[in-house]
Amino acid sequence: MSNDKATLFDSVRAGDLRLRNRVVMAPLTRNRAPNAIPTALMAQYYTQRASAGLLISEATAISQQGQGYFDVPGLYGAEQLEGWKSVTRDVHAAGGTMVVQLWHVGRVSHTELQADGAAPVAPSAITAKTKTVLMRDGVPTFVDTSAPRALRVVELPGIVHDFQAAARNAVETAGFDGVEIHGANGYLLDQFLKSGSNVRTDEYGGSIENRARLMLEVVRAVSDAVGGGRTGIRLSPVTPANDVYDADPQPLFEHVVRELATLNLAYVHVIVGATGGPRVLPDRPFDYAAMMAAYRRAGGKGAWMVNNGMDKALAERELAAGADLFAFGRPYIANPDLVERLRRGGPFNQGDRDTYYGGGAKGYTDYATLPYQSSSKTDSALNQSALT
Ligand code: 8OZ
Repeated sequence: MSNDKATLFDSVRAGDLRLRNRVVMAPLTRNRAPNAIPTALMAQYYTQRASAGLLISEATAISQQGQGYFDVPGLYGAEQLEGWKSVTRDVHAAGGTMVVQLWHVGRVSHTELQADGAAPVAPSAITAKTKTVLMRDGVPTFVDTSAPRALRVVELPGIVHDFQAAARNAVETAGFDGVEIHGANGYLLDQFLKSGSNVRTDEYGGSIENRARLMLEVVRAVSDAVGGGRTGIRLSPVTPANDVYDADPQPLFEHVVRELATLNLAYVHVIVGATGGPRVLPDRPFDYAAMMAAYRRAGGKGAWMVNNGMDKALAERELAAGADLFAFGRPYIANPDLVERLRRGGPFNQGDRDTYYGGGAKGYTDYATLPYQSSSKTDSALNQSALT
């Protein structure tokens, strides 16, 4: 697919979603939802960023079992859905488009967050060498994840059902324009995909087809509920995040995207390299162009979204190479009007790491926007909305 004449600031379609530009706010965990309920402050934060072509919510648990961190939001309780409804109402009033990221952490959890102090669940009983964050005496504190238990085959339809129910509630009740399935960063679906975390010997382990089975069942169930054109998925072929590893990721991910190509999704969202880190990992080589080509060759018509270390020059190179959407993570923490700043070529605020996770308005809704100044005759309406 050639995007020769396109710019980052043109409107574009992603399945059933009509986006006003190609700049996407990546999902960002901010830990400001006590009892998993979205707040008015969260509505303000997302609405400040509504000039993005697409807002992807922070990762949001589909069930209590899918919870792994303090104060992250959910989609499985009535009050959680009511909280999100206020967020989407305000984002829509500002002209934005927003999907929610559907999250099951699998083994990246702690007994304290599970019902009755149960063990977290995983494809196999292999503890992740990673930390989660719990609140201790009012202070966010890193703790080792708990030893997981292997899910039984008979439990897997329940997990597929939880994803599907969360997707339906997200669109029908909470007012989201669609959903993104979190298939990345070492959480449950990625744990199933990868050989380092999945040593099952049943039809959900072993071959590539078997390891991809749960993810594809989830994507089909979610698409059936809300429409493929409102469904996206995030993948991270080689990230070491949360201690995941696959011995041979290229054929694994080409299989996954060939299967996804048949489902008429809104988009496929790919994290290049290590999440939040280097885009090239010498010990984990991967050919992303071949992955995109496999998707297109198999008939995949969804938008191709790329993420990690994004800036304007990189997005323009990726656009020229055939990608459609560009997800900016950390830049969106500190630059609510990122679209306008990209348009003008800066300047950019720097984020304050100490307020990334947890807390209140400080480092969340208090980053400055640029003084209003129309940069062209045709886009003043968009600029205006970037600054409200
Ligand atoms: C940072 C902190 C906690 C969770 C991810 C959902 O990496 C996350 C996450 C990121 O996808």
